[in-house]
Amino acid sequence: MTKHLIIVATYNEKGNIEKLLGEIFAVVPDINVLVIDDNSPDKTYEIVEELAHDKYNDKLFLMKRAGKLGLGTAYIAGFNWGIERQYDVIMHMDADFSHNPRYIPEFFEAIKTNDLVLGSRYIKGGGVVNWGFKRKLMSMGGSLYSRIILGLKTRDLTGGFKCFRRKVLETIDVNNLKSTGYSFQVETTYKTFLNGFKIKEIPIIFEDRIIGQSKMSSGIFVEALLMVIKLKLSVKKPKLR
Ligand SMILES: Nc1nc2c(ncn2[C@@H]2O[C@H](COP(=O)(O)OP(=O)(O)OP(=O)(O)O)[C@@H](O)[C@H]2O)c(=O)[nH]1
Ligand SMILES: [Mg+2]
Repeated sequence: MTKHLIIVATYNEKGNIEKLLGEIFAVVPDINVLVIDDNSPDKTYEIVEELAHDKYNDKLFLMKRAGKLGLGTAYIAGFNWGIERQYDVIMHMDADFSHNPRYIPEFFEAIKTNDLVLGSRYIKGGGVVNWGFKRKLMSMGGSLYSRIILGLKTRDLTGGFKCFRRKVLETIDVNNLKSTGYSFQVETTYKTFLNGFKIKEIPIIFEDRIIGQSKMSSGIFVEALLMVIKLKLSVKKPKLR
């Protein structure tokens, strides 16, 4: 039987995490979830510890790290955790309901015949709800810019609702990624593409967070634009494959 893992990274998500886990296990009851919490000041991890003990025994796992180390490194830690335990399919999503759990079965269906499935806001049927003009422009512009520079066909390169076959993560050498910030998503998809894996986008409607603080800033965005050029110059296509 195919073993599925969903990684959810949290930092101050106490208002979202219990409901999110409830919705995930309601749509896909037979999977495992790993929550990676960076010692959230709001103690999100306490809620997860309790649920893992009382309600989702053997299905929910918590990795608690010492402090805020960033989303990219959280996913790398989660990928390694999933690879070690031989999950066949490993996906990640945000905890703030921007990524609606109702789409998860579609990811699991599509991953049967693909190597990476991406939730896409910028293909037919996809979209964004609750974003202002500036945020939309940054996200769409960032994807278009990355697509042109890197020569990818993928429309949504910055989204974090993604599902990998384990062999992709084993191949792209997740411990040696160059980006940790906003361009992390661009890099994992780019390396997947360079290794000749099959990528599929499925439409999602992305909803902006309602509970909790937004962390996006122009500084993060500019750093990401520069990083895409670095990726183009430094990440090389493997010779074999
Ligand atoms: N473990 C961990 N999780 C993080 C960290 N930063 C963000 N997250 C989580 O990563 C997911 C995405 O972060 P968000 O803050 O929603 O980022 P965003 O969607 O770009 O921005 P907003 O929703 O506008 O705040 C959420 O589940 C966060 O709780 C971090 O440093 N460590
Ligand atoms: Mg968010």
